[in-house]
Amino acid sequence: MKKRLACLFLLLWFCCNQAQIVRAQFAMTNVYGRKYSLLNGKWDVIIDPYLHGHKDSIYKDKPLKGKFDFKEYAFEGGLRLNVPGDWNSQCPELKYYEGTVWYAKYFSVQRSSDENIFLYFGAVNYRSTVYLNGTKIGAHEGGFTPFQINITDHIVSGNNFLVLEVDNSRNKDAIPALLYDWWNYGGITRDVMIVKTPQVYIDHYFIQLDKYKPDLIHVKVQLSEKRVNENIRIAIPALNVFWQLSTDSTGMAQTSMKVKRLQRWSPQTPHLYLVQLATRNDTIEEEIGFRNLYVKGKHIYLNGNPVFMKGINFHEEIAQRQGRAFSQQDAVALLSEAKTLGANLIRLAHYPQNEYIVRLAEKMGFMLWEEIPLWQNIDFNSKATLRKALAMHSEMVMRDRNRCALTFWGIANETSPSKPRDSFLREIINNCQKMDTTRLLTAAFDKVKWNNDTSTFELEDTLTEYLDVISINKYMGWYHPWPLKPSEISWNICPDKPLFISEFGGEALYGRHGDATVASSWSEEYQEQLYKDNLEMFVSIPNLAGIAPWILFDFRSPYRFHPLNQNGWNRKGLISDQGYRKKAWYIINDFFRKH
Ligand code: GCB
Repeated sequence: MKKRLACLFLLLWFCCNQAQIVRAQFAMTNVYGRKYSLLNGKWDVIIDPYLHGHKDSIYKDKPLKGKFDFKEYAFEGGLRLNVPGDWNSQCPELKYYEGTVWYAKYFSVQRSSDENIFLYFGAVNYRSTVYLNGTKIGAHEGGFTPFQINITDHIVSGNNFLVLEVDNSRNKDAIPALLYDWWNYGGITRDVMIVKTPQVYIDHYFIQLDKYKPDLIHVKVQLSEKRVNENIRIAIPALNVFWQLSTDSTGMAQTSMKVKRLQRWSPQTPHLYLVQLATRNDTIEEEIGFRNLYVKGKHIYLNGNPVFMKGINFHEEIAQRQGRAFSQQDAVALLSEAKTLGANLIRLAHYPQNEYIVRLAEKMGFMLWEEIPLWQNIDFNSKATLRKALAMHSEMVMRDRNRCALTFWGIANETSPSKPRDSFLREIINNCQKMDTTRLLTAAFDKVKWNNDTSTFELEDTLTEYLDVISINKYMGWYHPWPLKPSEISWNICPDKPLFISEFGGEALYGRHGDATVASSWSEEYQEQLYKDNLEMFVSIPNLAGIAPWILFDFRSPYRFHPLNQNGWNRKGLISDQGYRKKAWYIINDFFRKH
């Protein structure tokens, strides 16, 4: 009997605690278009490699009790870090740190009875648990996508004590998993905001041009509550468009409407329209572009014309600062280099990058490829990993599906065919198709085989039938020696679909000169020749739809050890860590100018 009572008590205690936990939610559409204030700036932090913070309940702002009480962990008087910002680049002790850091900040907020108040995080790498005024209010996993927590019922008047436990340790079932070729920057790496909305607000909307029709706009709006017959007004003043919709019993309204004299978005004319949405209590507006995008045969069509993808890859990193990019200025720095190179598409490697980059890229006329970090070594047998991948993928699509620049949803990078992989990635594809049919689906494959009898590169992968465009990462001249002269090599990979070379390249140290035929010279001449050879080979691929060199800038990676040539940097950049152009840059610039 006693045992039973104890069990019951435990169960009750567990349920009460669970009831207090508000799950982190998908972020609402267009958070930057809401009423918000930033919680950026200096935050107090505690580095906690032994995870002692829980024992001390450091998320509770507890005063000392009497003369014999004391604290061994405290925020006041300790280290302070900038938010947004990775911790590695802000303090030498944290350069290689992988583990837990606690962040704390006091804030106050005016509340009125008819408002919702949310805490919004642009990204926290990798796991985060959020405590407000001593109570755990939410948790999130995934380092590159946003989440929000409704804190309306948790805030107090006066000072609120916000604590985040952030953990960037690598795990087998995480995404990315244990090993990857970029720096594991930990911390609160993007904006933190307090966002206010009316009680019933416009939670999500999706407004895009039809895949094929140049004058048909599809609109879907979802309220935060299941309110039926609510009136939703949509206006695009420059097109003289004023629509009225009404919600169904799920609080959703949708329609497809014709428009006249629409100027479509393209890299040459990246035109955006101001779109306004309003309900009885809520209004929101944002600039949205419209374009048609589809695949026919082996070509990609943008606004009805075949388009050649002059792509470039980059990480969300400012090499000179040796840290994560997080601001508008950083976006300008990265994107203006891509523009000067002559690119019209950016593959945001290998994770969703911040909204400053995505929004500015659209304004500057870049098409975009976005993916979640399903990068090699993923545990495709794990149900938990699949759940995480689906959540991350949804968070990415929900954040960016109104960006017409978004051309590709990348499904995965360099995976090997197997039953578990196939069913895992099929779920991601299905999820994607449920949320958005206006993008092209692709995945970067690297298991390309050389057929000696036919002098041909081939690929066998059952996943290709579910994708619109087949992308290949191929490092000829770097990891793979040339089997024949570049001009003697043919490609026979999904000949009826567009083929995109999503990565190729090799390493060179800026300013190092040497033998153009010897990889280990790490010379600009070797990299330059490698680029010439690869381009010579690619142009004869019958279904070539574009290329994207790996990579625009040298980037930091603990995967790259050579003390003289690399020293913690992957040197495949066309531009060095100090911002200087290597010889190969000019080869690509020239190629892009001619295509
Ligand atoms: C790849 C990966 C990329 C690496 C690159 C390299 O195939 O997709 O993340 O950084 O190769 O430099 O080896």
